[in-house]
Amino acid sequence: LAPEAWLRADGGPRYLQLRRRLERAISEGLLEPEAPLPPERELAALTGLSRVTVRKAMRSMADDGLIVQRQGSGSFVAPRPRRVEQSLSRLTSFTEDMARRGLRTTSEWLERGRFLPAPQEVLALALGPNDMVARIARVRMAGGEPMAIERAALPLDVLPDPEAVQDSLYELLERHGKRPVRAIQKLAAINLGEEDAALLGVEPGAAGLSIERTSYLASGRPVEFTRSIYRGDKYDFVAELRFSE
Ligand code: 16G
Repeated sequence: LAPEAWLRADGGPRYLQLRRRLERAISEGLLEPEAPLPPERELAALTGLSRVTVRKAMRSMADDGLIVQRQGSGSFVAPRPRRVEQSLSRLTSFTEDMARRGLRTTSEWLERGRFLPAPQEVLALALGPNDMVARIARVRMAGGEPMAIERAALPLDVLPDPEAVQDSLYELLERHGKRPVRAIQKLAAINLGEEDAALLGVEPGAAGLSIERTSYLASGRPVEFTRSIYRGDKYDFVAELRFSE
């Protein structure tokens, strides 16, 4: 945490620079889940930052569930999320799914903007020949741990300003009366390629689930086509089945 090493970094407020530095230490495994963080006063001395700045960095990380602050005993890296049971019969958002388990979500953005659609997106979203799409691609984190990679494409009139998506896509769509009410999902087992494995913090070749979701408004119009890759070591997908003749 030598001051020169991070002060030159990518700028922005100093507390965010410190936060990013600590996040990196966590994601690179220098700070393991549940490990204690150095006391505020020590972090301030190490970095040359004021204690107010250090406290602000810690508070923002605690708010996002990356660390846990315990009165009297200091701060700890958040525990590793256990396997997650995910229902296959409800149309929920990642943010809602994780919140129900007491986990805060964050995103690492890979892409966010207007793009030419891939052929699969043109078909799924019933786009015209010259239509662009809003694409948002991100690594979805829960409690500071990568859980899935998601690449969502939406028609531009549904999401005119992709940059406006902060954390929850569905929450934004809901505010504009465009939250999907029905979806078709396809699941397939895969082995993670090198790039995806690195993004998810697992070994190349590890098991994953590829999920494609096309979701629709009540009118039947498709509004979202999302390709996701979920970590196989984190998810159990559960569906209720009924017998009918
Ligand atoms: C889920 C959906 C994804 C949707 C996202 C919205 C699956 C496989 N995928 O992750 O299609 O875009 O939720 O979540 O379930 P958000 O509102 O937190 O951005």
